[in-house]
Amino acid sequence: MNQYHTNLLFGFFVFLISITSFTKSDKTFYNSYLTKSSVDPCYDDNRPKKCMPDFVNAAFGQPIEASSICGLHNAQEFCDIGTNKQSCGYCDDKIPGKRYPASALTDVHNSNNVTCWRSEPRLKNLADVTPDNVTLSLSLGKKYEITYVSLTFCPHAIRPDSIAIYKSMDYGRTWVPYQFYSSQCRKLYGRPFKMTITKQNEQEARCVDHFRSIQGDMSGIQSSRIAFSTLEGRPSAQDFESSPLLQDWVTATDIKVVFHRLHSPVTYMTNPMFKSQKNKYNGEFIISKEMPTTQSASSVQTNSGATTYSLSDFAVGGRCKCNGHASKCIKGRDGQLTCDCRHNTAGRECERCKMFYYDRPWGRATTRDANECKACNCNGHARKCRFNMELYKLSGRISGGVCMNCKHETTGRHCHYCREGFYRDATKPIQHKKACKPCDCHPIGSTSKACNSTSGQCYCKEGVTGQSCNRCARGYQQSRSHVAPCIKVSRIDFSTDQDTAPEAYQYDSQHHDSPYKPSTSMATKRNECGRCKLEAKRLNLNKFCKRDYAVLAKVISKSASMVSRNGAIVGAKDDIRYNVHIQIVYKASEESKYPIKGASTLLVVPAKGLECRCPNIKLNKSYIILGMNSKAAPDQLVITPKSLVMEWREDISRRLRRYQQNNDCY
Ligand SMILES: [Ca+2]
Repeated sequence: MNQYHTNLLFGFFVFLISITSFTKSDKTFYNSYLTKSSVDPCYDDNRPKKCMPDFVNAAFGQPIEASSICGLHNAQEFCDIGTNKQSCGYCDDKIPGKRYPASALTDVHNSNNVTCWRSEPRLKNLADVTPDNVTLSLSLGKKYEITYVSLTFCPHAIRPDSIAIYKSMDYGRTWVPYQFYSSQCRKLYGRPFKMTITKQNEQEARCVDHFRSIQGDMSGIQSSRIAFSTLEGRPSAQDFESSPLLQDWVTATDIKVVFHRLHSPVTYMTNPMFKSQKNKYNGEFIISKEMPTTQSASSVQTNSGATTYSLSDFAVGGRCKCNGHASKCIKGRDGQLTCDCRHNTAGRECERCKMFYYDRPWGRATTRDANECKACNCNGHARKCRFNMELYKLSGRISGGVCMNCKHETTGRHCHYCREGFYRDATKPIQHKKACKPCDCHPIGSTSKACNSTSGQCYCKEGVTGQSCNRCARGYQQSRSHVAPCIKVSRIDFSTDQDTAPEAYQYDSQHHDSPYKPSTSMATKRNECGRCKLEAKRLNLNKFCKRDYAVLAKVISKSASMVSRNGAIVGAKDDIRYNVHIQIVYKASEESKYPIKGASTLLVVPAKGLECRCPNIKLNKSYIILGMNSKAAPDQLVITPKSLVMEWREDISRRLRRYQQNNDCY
């Protein structure tokens, strides 16, 4: 292999390596990108799981309200006790470097460049026993679950002797004690020193003497910090998830720290632990004074030996409270911090189920059960539901949702039944908008509006049949009675046609009311009327073929005339005549070609049928009339027992046109 080839081969390897490494890094990048964008800490492969926002210092950057700030209005002198000397200085809010604002409590805590808040110097006698009331209030702006509250003191500052920490769960309306620190627990706070917490008093604040708890290390006093751990020493802390009491205990929206007493140098000297130090420095504090320069010295209050409360950091360790249903808190539209709720929960703390997810009760997520909220099962027919504990228990704690305002004619807990007057269409799934069909029960033939929920069969009165109870059963004939629309006994029979098939009765909502009033003799007679066979007849091709004509005629008015156009007098004197207008001719007589479309003529209804209103002719209505031509009055429509009279209906008209077009009468 020559040099050229070697170089070429080497180059190829380099190329190969670079390709491999590129592909690999690209893949890694892609994978990490994918992981970051798709992983939701609240779900494990779509399975909900407990999730929590990150543990943070909730106080960081938050404004703190201090009841007292050194040098806020004018320059003030203060003194600290150093490890071995008293050092004094002054504060003045107007001069950079001499400011001690409350914002220094929650800024970035850098131990190399400590920023401090200071209270106004105490002007009282050091031996004064009246407690101070210097307060720091921190508002977190939302419920947090607090793990600790820590206070870091300024280097060389005197530590407070008595401190009370309070918390609020309702944005500062009410406060409860969280923890006390004092050398005189009982005297100042009415509590025993280091009270034991049992399961019975887990929401009790304890009082601790922090001086006694730092064993013998005096050098630590000046720079050390106090940290109150909310769950320390509380028995149920081991099983925090199932202790609503402690979950409540760690919850806070606001923290307030009240300083009641400074640990005065006098106390130092009388403190047995301090004696060694006092001897070491011969009981004297070495005083070094730092005074303001002349230009700003005019207003300085000189209180030699005046001491202040001074803290460099106020931290609150905890998590944004989301009850295990969110992995982060975000700024809402109103600018307020709120949980980014998962598991179908809602509310600032995910403390309830979101709308329509009420099938099981809300619960805090635990490691074992995420307690996600489940949607009500309403088969797509309702948008609202509520939770019912009784039903939930009855179901074996599986489902307790009750749908509200079921639509699409459904009803029931899950909108899974059809409401009264409707029945289930078996060809469609229950989720279908038309899963329920109207019963359409005949108002007279049926006993109620309801029908069989699966078959749609209406509940018929005696002698009535048909799915919608619209026909008389075999052996029954129609009466005009509401109570018994079909009766066994045969009464008036107009027709010579023997039509034994069950027949539809024709009265509708418009004309089944008035004729049945029992008070008049006419009405009494009508009650005895049988069905109007003229109207009741069913149209078929045979009848169509056997009749001379089939027309649609509009009734214009009653006519006084008995005389037809050709001068003939037909019918009895009591017969009623109507002026009608022929609108459609479906069939006309082969011989006379009568009737003619567009013609006006007389319709003669025999008096015999009138008391039973057979047929029931109304003005301005159109009727389909099939009948035989009268030799006596060839240009009139004379109703005979062979006639068929039906109020116009689209389907009948359509059928007649079909008969007309097919021309298959032979
Ligand atoms: Ca600071």
